[in-house]
Amino acid sequence: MALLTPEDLANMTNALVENDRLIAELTDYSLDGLCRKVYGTAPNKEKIGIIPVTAGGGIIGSFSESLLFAVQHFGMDGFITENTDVAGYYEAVTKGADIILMADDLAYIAHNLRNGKLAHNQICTGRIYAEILCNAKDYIDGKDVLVIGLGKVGTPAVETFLNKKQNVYVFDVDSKRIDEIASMYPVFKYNPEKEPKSFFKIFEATPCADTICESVLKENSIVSTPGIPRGISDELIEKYNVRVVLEPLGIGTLSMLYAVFDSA
Ligand code: NAI
Ligand code: PYL
Ligand code: MG
Repeated sequence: MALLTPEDLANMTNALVENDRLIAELTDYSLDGLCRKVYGTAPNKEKIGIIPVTAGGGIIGSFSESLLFAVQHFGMDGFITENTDVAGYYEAVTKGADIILMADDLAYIAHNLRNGKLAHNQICTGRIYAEILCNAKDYIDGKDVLVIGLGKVGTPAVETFLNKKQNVYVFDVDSKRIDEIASMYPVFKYNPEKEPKSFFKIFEATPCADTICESVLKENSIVSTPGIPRGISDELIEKYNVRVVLEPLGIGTLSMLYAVFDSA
């Protein structure tokens, strides 16, 4: 999995505030409100324990602190354990954590110790970034959506769009992956050479820049993209007045927490 860097997280606090405002402008829901709608759950004063993990590439500077900021930004009670790994897990449980957040290089999870619910960051990120497009009020009638990047984040997004009856066009540099997805889901293979098409709604989840070319854009397109680095250039954003929803960690984290909260 592509790992975040401290540089990716440097502007996370501003990005979370800006994206929360943009999501409200696009959907009439705050991010918090959209998560309630999507999952049918609500927080109930849960204590959230954040455990730094040294496995694999090790601690990522400000990763745990970024999670704590997101938890507190949404009015929840959280703490970072002083210990890491197993000792940190023990500390979190003995300090009364109801929900555990922790990540190694392969998985970032939320686990609710009270109801047993478990959430995975890549699944919850794909789902919530797709739901932002599905709930965009300007284009609620427009069913076409382009998904670029059919990996562990993009695939849950495809599933979310299909559940919401969208016309899903898919693209990936790995043509075998396109064929796999097309064999599993009722999607359209997007081929810019054969049949160029532009979209109001574009979802991108790749680890590459400049994956969104001019030919797929319309005036005022919305790009909902967890992919890091950003897949669309400043120049195209400006030229087409593109609204871009992109934030490195907080949006996906809130989605994970609502996935493990109790039903509202
Ligand atoms: P993945 O490796 O499972 O999937 C990436 C997919 O993109 C692959 O199928 C690959 O073939 C495709 N791809 C690569 N370059 C491409 C290009 N130039 N054009 C089209 N397709 C291309 O990765 P995963 O786990 O799905 O993550 C995707 C991105 O999302 C990564 O950059 C990751 O860091 C980021 N991410 C961001 C989060 C957030 O909260 N903002 C949360 C989780 C992941
Ligand atoms: C969850 C992020 C989103 C994109 N890539 C994922 C990533 O960077 N995963 C690695 C997280 C490692 C955290 C480290 C720590 O500081 O506890 N083990
Ligand atoms: Mg995010």
